[in-house]
Amino acid sequence: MDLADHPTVKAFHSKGADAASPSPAALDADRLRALCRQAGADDVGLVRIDNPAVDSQREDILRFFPAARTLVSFVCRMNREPIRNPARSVANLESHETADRVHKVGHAIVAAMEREGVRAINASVSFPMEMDRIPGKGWAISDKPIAVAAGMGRMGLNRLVIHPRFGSYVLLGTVLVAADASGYDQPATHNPCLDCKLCAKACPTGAISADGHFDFSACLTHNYREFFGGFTDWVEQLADSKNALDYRRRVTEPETAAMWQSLIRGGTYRCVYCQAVCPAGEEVIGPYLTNRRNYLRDVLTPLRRKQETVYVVPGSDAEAYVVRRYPWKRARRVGSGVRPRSIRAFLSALPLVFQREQSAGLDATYHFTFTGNEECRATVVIRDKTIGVSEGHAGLASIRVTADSQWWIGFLAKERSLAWGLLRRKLRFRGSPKLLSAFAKCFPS
Ligand code: B12
Repeated sequence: MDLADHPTVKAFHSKGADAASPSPAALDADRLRALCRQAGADDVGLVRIDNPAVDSQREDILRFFPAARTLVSFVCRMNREPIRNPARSVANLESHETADRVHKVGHAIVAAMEREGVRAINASVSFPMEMDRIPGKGWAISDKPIAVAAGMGRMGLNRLVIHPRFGSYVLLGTVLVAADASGYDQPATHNPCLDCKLCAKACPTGAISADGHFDFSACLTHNYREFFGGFTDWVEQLADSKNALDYRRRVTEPETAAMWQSLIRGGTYRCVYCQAVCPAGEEVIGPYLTNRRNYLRDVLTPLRRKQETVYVVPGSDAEAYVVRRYPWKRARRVGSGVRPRSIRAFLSALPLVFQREQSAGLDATYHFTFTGNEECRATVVIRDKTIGVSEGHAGLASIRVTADSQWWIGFLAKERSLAWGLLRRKLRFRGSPKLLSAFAKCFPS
């Protein structure tokens, strides 16, 4: 049968040419915003794909959905009291419920677009991710920069987008639409963050610092203990156990139960304290302004006082922080489970896993030369508790390190021994070996 005679094709043509239009006319912006609110969004903003505010995101977005023209950023408000409750089951229920709502709203917006003949996709709040890219950037779209460009709020000290009305108690959604809109939104003019630093005071790992530094590895290791990194570490504990008794020595029964719970009910966040204590936002700020002392007593103190296990990488800043600041919490040493599988991934992960307190007193320039499979040169400068990573060799080297790229990746993953590498000349260096151990101390895993 000729395709033109097929009943489906005939029905399609009978609806008129519009349905087949490859580039729909600009969508009415007000109608689009109203549609998003009807779908359940508590606030919504529109960003054009060529807006300079999303320069850092554009390449990734277009690789993911080349037809994207308009980025629809929306927020779903969270209930505050459950997020503030020290019981993880209560806070997690709220996180999961709101995340589910974001997914439903995104799904409904995409469905509405499809009914209008406009291509669109929604991405997940966090999971599912592109796991083949882990430990690299597994998420398809970074919601925060888009939300900021769309006027949904500004980034606070807690590194969350703080909505002018709902404060930090929002989860973000993004829908990519393959059509222009008749109008777009502007970033918020003021930052709702009060700089009260309660998020830094509440953070059990020291990941959030009052000076704005964020220790990504500290937050990930604890908060995501039952997500991909911690799960990998748990699986390896299981694999290494000689028998059930040995497993029980390594992993407590509550930890096994928690892993089971995360597997059946979705990953359990160990902490959302930076969100829980944030007093910013018009709807939120009242109790903090009325009686600050009571606010601290009711919101901050229960989380700080909570006796709980905090997961830390041995030798990390977080470990020292928990021992020093929270003697009533238990610092539990675990592997991060995060392993770069290429030199490029190793270099881009360095700033994220850098432990600034462990680098105190170090002032050195490392010239790396990787040979073999992934030839590459890089310079790492560690000075004044900061790190800089650049391609090529720059400045005067304090130490020169040459390594076979495959061997180096295996060494980082604890699959190859240092002694063997030195013996087989897979690793060579010119400079003081003390600088090598100082380097290793800055990146515990
Ligand atoms: C990766 C991630 C994390 C990581 C890194 C945190 C971070 N600050 O980015 C971890 C696991 C630690 C984490 C924890 C939490 N997250 Co989170 N997370 C994300 C995710 C998937 C991407 C974040 C991102 O792109 N940031 C972009 C830049 C602009 O953020 P940034 O803070 O400036 O920079 C950091 C990251 O870029 C990171 N980074 C840079 N390069 C790379 C590369 C790799 C491989 C990785 C892993 C990270 C990474 O390091 C930077 C800081 O050191 C988003 C969902 C999404 N698809 O966008 C949710 C998201 C940011 N998380 C969210 C929340 C709520 C949380 C938690 C409260 C726990 C929870 N319930 O999920 C904590 C809060 C921690 C905090 N204060 O930041 C919400 C925030 C909502 C809001 N109001 O802003 C988001 C937007 C999810 C959502 N759709 O609502 N998260």
